[in-house]
Amino acid sequence: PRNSGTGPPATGPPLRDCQIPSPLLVGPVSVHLSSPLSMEEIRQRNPLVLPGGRYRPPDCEPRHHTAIVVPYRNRQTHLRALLYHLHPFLQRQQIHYSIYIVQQWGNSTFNRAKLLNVGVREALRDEDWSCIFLHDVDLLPENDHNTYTCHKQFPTHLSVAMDKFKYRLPYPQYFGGVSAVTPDQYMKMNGFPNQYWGWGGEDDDIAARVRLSGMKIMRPPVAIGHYKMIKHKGDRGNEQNPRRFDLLKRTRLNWRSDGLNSLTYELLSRELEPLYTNLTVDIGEDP
Ligand code: UD2
Ligand code: MN
Repeated sequence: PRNSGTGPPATGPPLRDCQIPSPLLVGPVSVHLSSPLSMEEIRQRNPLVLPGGRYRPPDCEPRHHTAIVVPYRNRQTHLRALLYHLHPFLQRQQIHYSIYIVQQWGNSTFNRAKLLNVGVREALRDEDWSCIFLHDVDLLPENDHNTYTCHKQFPTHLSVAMDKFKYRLPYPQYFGGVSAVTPDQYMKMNGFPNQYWGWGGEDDDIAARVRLSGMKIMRPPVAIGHYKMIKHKGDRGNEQNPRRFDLLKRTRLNWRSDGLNSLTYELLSRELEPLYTNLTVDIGEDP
């Protein structure tokens, strides 16, 4: 069928399925670390991107429907670099996608994993995404063979080789940076923890949930999963979480009761910006 349950109704003759791999891929790409371009200039370079940061390939029927969810607060320069880089990257992969920036409202301590939970829930209100990417704002993929699609059975960890870690996996259970789940996988692991306020630990908790719910982590080859992380200092409001080691000891006890099924928040606004959907959310604060 022309539209597999997502997107606008078909008009005109049916399109042929997009080829796999996409003929537009170029392999390794050089990455501009800090984009000098304004949002308006980036928009002009991506004329086929629709309001809300949506895109679908114009001349073939995409086989993949991916939502990119970015936990966010106060990283304008990084956001511009990400959008500048990611839109053309995803378009070369010929996938149907949308970019969601989940912005934590207020000055309470940052909570990356809870923002990711909000992003997944809100993205799935829009469309029947077949794949959801969880993406740090400061990570830029360096090879477009690293496709932004999901494995059918198991969650994927994409950022396996970062400049920051000398292009190697820092430790076997590492799940930080960029990862991906299908809605089914996400539900199976009861989403992500809501209790990690501040920097650190939440990615290891997510990796533990994958294992505890009977799944394992898939990864692309190291030669392909290359990323640059834009250099930065720690943010105010995201200081190291001193409770992370204690929390991590309890993942096994807590994962079924803390997560998707205990998520509460207030969505303050949802704006269709030219290059992304902006969700501003009140997620409360560390009790
Ligand atoms: C590492 C992980 C990251 C996460 C974090 C611990 C890598 C590449 N990434 O990142 O996935 O597990 O450790 O929490 O190893 N953010 C904002 N505004 C803020 C604070 C954070 O937008 O004020 C977002 C932003 O998308 C950022 C992400 O949270 O990329 C992770 O925070 P970070 O970049 O400060 O932490 P980092 O680089 O140590
Ligand atoms: Mn970072």
